[in-house]
Amino acid sequence: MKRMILGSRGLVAALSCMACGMAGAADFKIQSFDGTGQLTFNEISTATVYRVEWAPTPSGPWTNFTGAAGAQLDMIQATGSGIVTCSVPMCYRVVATVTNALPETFSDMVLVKGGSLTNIGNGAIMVSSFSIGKYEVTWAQWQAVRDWAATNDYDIGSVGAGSAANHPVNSVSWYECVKWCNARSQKEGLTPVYYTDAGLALVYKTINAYPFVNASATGYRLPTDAEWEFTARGGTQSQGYEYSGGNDLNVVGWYSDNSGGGDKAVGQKTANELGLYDMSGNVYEWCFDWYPGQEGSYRVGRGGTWHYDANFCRSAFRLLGNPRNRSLYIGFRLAQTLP
Ligand SMILES: [Ca+2]
Repeated sequence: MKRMILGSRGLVAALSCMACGMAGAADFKIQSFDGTGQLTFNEISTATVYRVEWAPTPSGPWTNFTGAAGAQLDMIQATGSGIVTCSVPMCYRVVATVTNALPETFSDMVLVKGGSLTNIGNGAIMVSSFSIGKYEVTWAQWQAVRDWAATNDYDIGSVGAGSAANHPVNSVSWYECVKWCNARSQKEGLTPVYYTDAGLALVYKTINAYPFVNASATGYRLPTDAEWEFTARGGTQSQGYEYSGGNDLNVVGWYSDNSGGGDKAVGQKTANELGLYDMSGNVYEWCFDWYPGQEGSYRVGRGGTWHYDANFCRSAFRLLGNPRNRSLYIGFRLAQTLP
């Protein structure tokens, strides 16, 4: 025979009596429950074993404290003194599992105020104001847009690779990056920048083509060579550093001497004067322009890579990039023309 009796002050814990007996609820009370988790109840003569149970509400459901964590709250032996005191759990914690992944949004665009830089290695640079990605496009961002693109007539459905969600995408050709920019624009309801016809009617979605540019569109695009270098050098906030954000590459970028042989999560080194990360190192970044003197053949890549030495990470350096090539060392960051 089993009879359940509840403590009459069971605001937090309820007591059950597993012994046979005639004691009524009025005889069985929680005497105290203090701020340190000490719970005291009176013994009743006909019970020798007690158990503390827990419930999220006064009406239940009731849970036993069994197993290693709460074994001391089960099979509580009577003391014979008339009072039993025990410690009950009253601490809670929340454990979050984080992936360190950046959100799949592009709120991380930085406004770059236009202006000019002179007395730099490549001559003068002048740009209008525009927006540019604070980080390299990540593998997670690439995949999110790529999946959308695959069901919207783009041919980049299986393109690209990444070491982890928040690492830069790699193994993407110049053409594929341009198409991805268009896909992202369309996915977000923005006017695409790149087209396959001079009339700007056919959005560039497939094959390797030399796209026509809608210069006033506010969709995503690759930065121009000038925009990239202007930004890398800190724009109007430029401090004249050799690398983007400093003269000590170990502080601002991942390259062959400090990368350990692989790309890194974006945004871990010190940002440059404009708050942008990884413009020196991690992965090269495709720019829109033809490489000077190689028009029709090669596009520009910028910023060096985790795989090569510091020389390639200088803000002045240009990579001669075959736009068809996919490489572990090249990704990109987004730019946007202002409305
Ligand atoms: Ca980079």
